[in-house]
Amino acid sequence: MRLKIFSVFLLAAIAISGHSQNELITNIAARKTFSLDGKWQYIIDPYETGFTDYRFKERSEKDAEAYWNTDIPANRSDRKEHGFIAKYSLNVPGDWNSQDAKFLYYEGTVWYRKLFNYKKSNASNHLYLYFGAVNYKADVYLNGHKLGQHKGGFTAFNFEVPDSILKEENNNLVVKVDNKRYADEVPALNTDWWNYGGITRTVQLIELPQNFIQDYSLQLASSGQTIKGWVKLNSFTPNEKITIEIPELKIKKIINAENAISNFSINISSIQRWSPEDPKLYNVVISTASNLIREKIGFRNIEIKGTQVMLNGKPIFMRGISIHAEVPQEVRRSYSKADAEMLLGWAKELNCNMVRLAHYPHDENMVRVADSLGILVWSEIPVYWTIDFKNADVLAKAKSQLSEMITRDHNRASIIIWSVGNETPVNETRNNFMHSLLSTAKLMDSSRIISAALEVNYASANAIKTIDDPLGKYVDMVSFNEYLGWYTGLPSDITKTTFNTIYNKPLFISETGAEALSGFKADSLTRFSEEYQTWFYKEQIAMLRNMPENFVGICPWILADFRSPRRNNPTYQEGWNNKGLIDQHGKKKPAFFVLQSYYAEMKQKFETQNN
Ligand code: GCB
Repeated sequence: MRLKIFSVFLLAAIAISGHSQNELITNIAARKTFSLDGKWQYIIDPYETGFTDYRFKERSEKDAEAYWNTDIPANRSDRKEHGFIAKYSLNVPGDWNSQDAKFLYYEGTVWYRKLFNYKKSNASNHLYLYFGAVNYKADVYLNGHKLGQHKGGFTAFNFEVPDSILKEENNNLVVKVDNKRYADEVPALNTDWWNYGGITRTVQLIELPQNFIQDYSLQLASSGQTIKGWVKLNSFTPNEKITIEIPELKIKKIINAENAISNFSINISSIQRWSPEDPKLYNVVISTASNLIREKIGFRNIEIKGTQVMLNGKPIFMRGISIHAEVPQEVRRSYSKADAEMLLGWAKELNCNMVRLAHYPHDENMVRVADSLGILVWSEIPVYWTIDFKNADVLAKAKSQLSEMITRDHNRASIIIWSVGNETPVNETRNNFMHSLLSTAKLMDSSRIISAALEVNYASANAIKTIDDPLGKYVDMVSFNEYLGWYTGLPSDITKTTFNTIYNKPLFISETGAEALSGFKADSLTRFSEEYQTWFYKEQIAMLRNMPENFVGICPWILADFRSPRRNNPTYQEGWNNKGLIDQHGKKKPAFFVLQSYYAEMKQKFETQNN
């Protein structure tokens, strides 16, 4: 794999064509921010009354009955049929479903309102309104003016706040959040997870100088002797000086801005490379005369050589686990650093060196904590099951989520795999759609592995089941989900087979798993018992020992039990998918320890082999 300069131009083009928001500002933790997190007042509006009139026509911006306009009557004979009050408040960040029983199954529109005061420290500064994520559609209004709309429930976006709209006091920020599912959105109607709605991640104001650093990239070239990168400024001033410093390596490189994007290359004599065993992060400082950004970056090489995945020049075996962005004990979406530490802490206890963040980009804390704990990451967009593959607008929506995912996280050493989807059905329309996403991902970032979770062709009568999905041609690593012993046959059938692919590429099992209701004890043939799940894992592990040479790892399904409206067994599920190795209360099931000991063995085997 060749290291290629990240194509910011392409990202910009996608962002502009897809949405009205401004290009994403990265590393917001290093910026001057003002938090809008906390209590927001809300109105539940299933009929979209705040948005449309009684003829169901969209209200005009000035319409006094529009919910983005003031809820305060001008005088006592003024009629107001909407109002925001403290009694109806929700926490942001946070999904609405977990905050009040009336929201549990709600899918529709909720209006959020936050009042705030803000005075810019310098009149010429830019001010942006940043959302970590809103599921699914956000229409954002400030003081009665629409700032823009964003679609996509798991990616960050920002709008510039014009001076003409901002006031020093009592700004009325209203966000219409709609989490209804549609056939032409991404994901579409059908998922195996809870459709948590709301402003699920942080909201911040970001104040930036007139000329600021928009984004940057630093990566270790495959030679290991050079750090290559680029810096993107929001506006280009010829010969503006940009300084890149890595104090611990005694690096201080000054370049002249060449364009909106300026490339650089720094020779290094030695560097401690980031790895799961030693997740070294270096302090990096990027500055111009008006802006300074601090960042922590790990430097590592990831590449595919033949049928092996090589990290820092050595083959790795990925001891993974799949994770949903959910805290099971509190039945809510995860969003905080503490949530990330808990989920990834469990993965560490399982002896994992890798996680699959399913099935959508998780919040930024997850990937930053993964960087600091030394956990390799598979990051994915929610192109899941049955998408409207023939629809060009849907492809554009998927691409904008892909671009937003890569833009936010392209400096994370932990992320080694970008996935463009999960279990999509093989046919020509879908093949073209997915191929287009893979090419886009490659064009944006050719330094990482590009993949997608594919399915097994069980049609052949052979003992070896093949992965022959035509997409195999375009991915760097062939990944597949298999549920032999759960959706097909019994655990006793597992060792009668192994899996391979017609492609001469690394082979990865992106899912396998079986359900167990925690505490339900029975004989191992009884579905949903802990014994069945344990037996399933034992047989899977026995089968893995016969996998071909190109088998590079596995991330079973799933770390913890999670909510799903598809799971309606009244005794063993009750709205939960119980394939977790950890239960709804955070308790480890017996199968956890089976996988934990297999991983300990694999860890030792690879450490011995690599030393
Ligand atoms: C799958 C899906 C995953 C489901 C899982 C299951 O193949 O990728 O989203 O939750 O199976 O439990 O059936």
